[in-house]
Amino acid sequence: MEGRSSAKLVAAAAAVAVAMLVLVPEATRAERFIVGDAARWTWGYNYTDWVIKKGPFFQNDSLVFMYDPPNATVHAHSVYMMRSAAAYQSCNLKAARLVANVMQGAGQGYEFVLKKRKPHYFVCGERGGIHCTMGQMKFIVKPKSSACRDD
Ligand SMILES: [Cu+2]
Repeated sequence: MEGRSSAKLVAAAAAVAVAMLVLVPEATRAERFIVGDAARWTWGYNYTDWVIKKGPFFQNDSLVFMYDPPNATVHAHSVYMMRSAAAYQSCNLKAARLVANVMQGAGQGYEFVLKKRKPHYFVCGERGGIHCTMGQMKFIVKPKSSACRDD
């Protein structure tokens, strides 16, 4: 009984090791970006410039949004995804999808994996779109195929 279960354990461990060998090369190629770097996700930082500086982005890269939960001294922030370029341009949040609420940027931040090769229109949804318009809290990322990564 004992021998059989430990043989099973060895087989399971071997299977895991093989799976890791297969998965790790792909996983290590993906990059993780703190949105805004030291500025994090905040009012008045130019995220469009940040995207130009950091890009190109590839499929399976991830964006980490870091911002403090609302308190007496800091503004609340959030992350929304616009469904169209027009909504993005005008900061019209009516049909936007909530990605991370005002609490989810705390601690290690909120991680968004860029799974799809489509334009992602990120904005802050606070103050009825004023953080998006006046605060410049908006940017577009269109990940390239991970096959195009030339590192
Ligand atoms: Cu904001």
